[in-house]
Amino acid sequence: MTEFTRDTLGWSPFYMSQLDIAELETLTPTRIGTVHRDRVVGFSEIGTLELTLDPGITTAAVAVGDWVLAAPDQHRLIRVLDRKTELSRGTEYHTGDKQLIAANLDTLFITSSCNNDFNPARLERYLAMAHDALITPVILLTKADQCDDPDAFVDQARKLGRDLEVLAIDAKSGDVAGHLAPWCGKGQTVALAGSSGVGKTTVANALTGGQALTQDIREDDARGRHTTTGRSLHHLPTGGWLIDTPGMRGLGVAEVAFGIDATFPEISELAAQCKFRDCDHDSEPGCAVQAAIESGDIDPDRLKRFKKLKRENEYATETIAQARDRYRKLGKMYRGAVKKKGR
Ligand SMILES: Nc1nc2c(ncn2[C@@H]2O[C@H](COP(=O)(O)OP(=O)(O)O)[C@@H](O)[C@H]2O)c(=O)[nH]1
Ligand SMILES: [Mg+2]
Repeated sequence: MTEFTRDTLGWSPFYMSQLDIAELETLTPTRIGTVHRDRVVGFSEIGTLELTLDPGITTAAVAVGDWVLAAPDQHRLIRVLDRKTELSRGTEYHTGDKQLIAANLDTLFITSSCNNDFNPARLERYLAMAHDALITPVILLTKADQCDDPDAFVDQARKLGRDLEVLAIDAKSGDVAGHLAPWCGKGQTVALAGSSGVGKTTVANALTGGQALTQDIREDDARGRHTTTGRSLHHLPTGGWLIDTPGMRGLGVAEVAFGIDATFPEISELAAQCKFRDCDHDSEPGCAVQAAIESGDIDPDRLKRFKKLKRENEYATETIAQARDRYRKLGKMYRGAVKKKGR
């Protein structure tokens, strides 16, 4: 079995600072590799640990990539440490619950191909999600080998952000691990996102050196509940960690206002200079954004997509807030009824 140290597992002062002396002496920091319905499996300095959960923790609250404290002799997960970053897939609009996908990612490879799959609006969605979570996005354009002019796609992708990393690769026979090495070094954690067929599995296999990865399987049972996720953490020969996230394709945006602004910095920064604080950047007087469109400093298509994404996010965020409010009130009513009965 491979021996890991905390460093090779991605441990850092951020996690260390969350432990008190007693915990430091008795508990074992463990990085979660897979999450099952009733237990989790993780990697630690003392080997692979299979852990059951303490009361009050459900497996829905643990994500692949999490750092937890384990009592190894009892095979128990005691506490989930605060996450550096977390990626969740939309939110259940009717309950306000978030579904965790992965924890403590450093980099998200947003994958698309140098062909008809290339879609700026979709890429911006993923960018908003990554930026909101403070995860570094890298745009990975596959199938460069099947394209006459991959640079044209690279140029288009670069326009979707400021200082955005964009790479065009041949995922099938190119040096994938070599190109992605800057993000896959010791203790660094990465994941791939993108539509079906763009080459995520091909890239993942190239990174892991052909280690068998999970198939795209259904993640929810018929009632939308969280069962075994099929997600897992793989150690890379370059020292990094890949979180395999089958099923992370379609996604709605919700509660990512910060991420949207970060995805469209040229627009969000100017918006602060508009005459009206609630400017829609349509035909309001004193609109700094429209002025920049006139002068050619802002791409009108980017503004259209910015507005559309913002609208979608606002609607979803509002719906979720209402759902949470409803559930809170229902919970209060229910607790009140139980109290009365108990009297
Ligand atoms: N020529 C070429 N084929 C690729 C490349 N990336 C992926 N493919 C092929 O595209 C198909 C879909 O790839 P896959 O990794 O399964 O995509 P996924 O659905 O995103 O996991 C497979 O037949 C791959 O061999 C690439 O960069 N170049
Ligand atoms: Mg796949």
